[in-house]
Amino acid sequence: MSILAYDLGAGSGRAIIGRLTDNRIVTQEIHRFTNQPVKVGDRLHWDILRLYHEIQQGLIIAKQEHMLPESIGIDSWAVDYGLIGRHGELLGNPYHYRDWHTHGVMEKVQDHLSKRAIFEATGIQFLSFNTIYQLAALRQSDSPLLSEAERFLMIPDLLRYFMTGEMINEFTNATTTQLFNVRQGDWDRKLLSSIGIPASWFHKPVQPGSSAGRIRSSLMVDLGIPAIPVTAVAEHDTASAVVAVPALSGSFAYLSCGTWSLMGTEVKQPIIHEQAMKWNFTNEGGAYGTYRLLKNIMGLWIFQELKREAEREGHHYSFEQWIHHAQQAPAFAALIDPDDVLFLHAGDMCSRIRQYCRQTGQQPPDTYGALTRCIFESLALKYRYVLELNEQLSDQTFEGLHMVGGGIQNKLLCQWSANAIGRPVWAGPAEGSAIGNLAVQWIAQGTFKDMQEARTVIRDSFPIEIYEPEQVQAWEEAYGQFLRLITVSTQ
Ligand code: ADP
Ligand code: LRH
Repeated sequence: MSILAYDLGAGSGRAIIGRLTDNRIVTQEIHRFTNQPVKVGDRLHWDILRLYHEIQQGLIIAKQEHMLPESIGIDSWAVDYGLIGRHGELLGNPYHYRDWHTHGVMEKVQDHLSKRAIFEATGIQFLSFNTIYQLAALRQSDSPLLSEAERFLMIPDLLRYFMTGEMINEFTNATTTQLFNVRQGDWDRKLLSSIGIPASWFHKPVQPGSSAGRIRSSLMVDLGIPAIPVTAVAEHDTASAVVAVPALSGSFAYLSCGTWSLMGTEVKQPIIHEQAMKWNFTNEGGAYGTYRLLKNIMGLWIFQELKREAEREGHHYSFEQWIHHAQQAPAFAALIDPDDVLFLHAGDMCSRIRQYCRQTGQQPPDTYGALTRCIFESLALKYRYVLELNEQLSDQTFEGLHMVGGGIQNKLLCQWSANAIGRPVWAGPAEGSAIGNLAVQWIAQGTFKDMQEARTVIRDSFPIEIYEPEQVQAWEEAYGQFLRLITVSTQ
């Protein structure tokens, strides 16, 4: 019997069929599609109906290939949402978290709500695009949506609603809003009322593994398919990715490496104190009573944007060519702090990297190879920085780093990450989020006893590539250079 995972990242989405054969997971990607946001005027939106169309395409292909699943789950990126009106239609087009409508809003909210109060209630890091600030921006602009909306659904909730007709909020993704009270286990009414948003839009989130309805009858008729059950998995893609980390011990560090680099560890209780807040760590809700103590690192987004810009100029290179050019460029010629706010929004990464270098007294890189090398080296060094902060906060020492996600296909980045942290990197699986999504469905069905058993089977099913640290001295010196730089750039 097969099951189906839809995993939607900020860059692309895929439909992956999973089967179990001799206690090994066998996956088959039946559909892959780009996730291209659309800019209208100054506003950046997700193309949500196109994404739903691609979800339907996945089902059509599954039917044609005689692989109709017995269960379906959807996970996606966090923080974004849609509002539903009284007739059950989606109101407006969901904003992309990189849209500018939240510019300056976090600071305004903090004028009447202290950072400490927000962090103590939610345990969530301060990112300018968190849902709390997106909703506060709607209120500040007196959006007409506010008087029409009756329900709030996050992106996977929304796509699942399109499929089933049932509106259900899911826990892992709900925590990323910075509106979920981690101590009370429900939406924080005080935070909602302080930004002027009605609590009635929000229903108590269900835990990953909960059943969440069946394919609605209109879709059954349109596609000629049965009423397949749908499961609310760990619907935040990072939560799903961490389910799939093939770690056998309880204490491990992971890096979910895709558009973002999410680096952290799994904890049983959120770590909410002054130091965690000062270092802007987060405690996102995970599957089966776990939390992710982690930090967002800007990730391969900067490279994706550089590549997009080059393509717009007519320079089309394969990933292999980009990586080769980076390898040929001189080492440690220029470094950036990838998390500088300069790199958050879409656009001209080439000139922003050069601007950053000029502002920090470095010679700006002038070829695509040098720019790419600068991005990859800086990411690897930032991984070390965050790994060490995480060790201090969680009072653990990690022997190595598990890397999952599409970014592990970049072997150079994996090797440089091992060099930077001075410990081994264990890379795999690349489709971490989709596999974690499948695993939660199998646990819900009783096929796996728990997450530990799922991780053991994942470890036995997918190869892990090991990268041992090399050129440790040179990377140690570069780390000194990097530390001086991030001190300068945060001044
Ligand atoms: P997300 O789901 O967040 O959109 P993915 O996990 O799909 O991201 O990872 C996308 C990233 O993986 C891209 O930014 C790219 O840098 C990297 N990547 C994808 N394919 C390859 C490849 N063949 N070789 C090297 N890197 C790759
Ligand atoms: C990664 C991710 C991450 C969030 C970001 C918005 O896809 O879900 O965990 O912080 O998108």
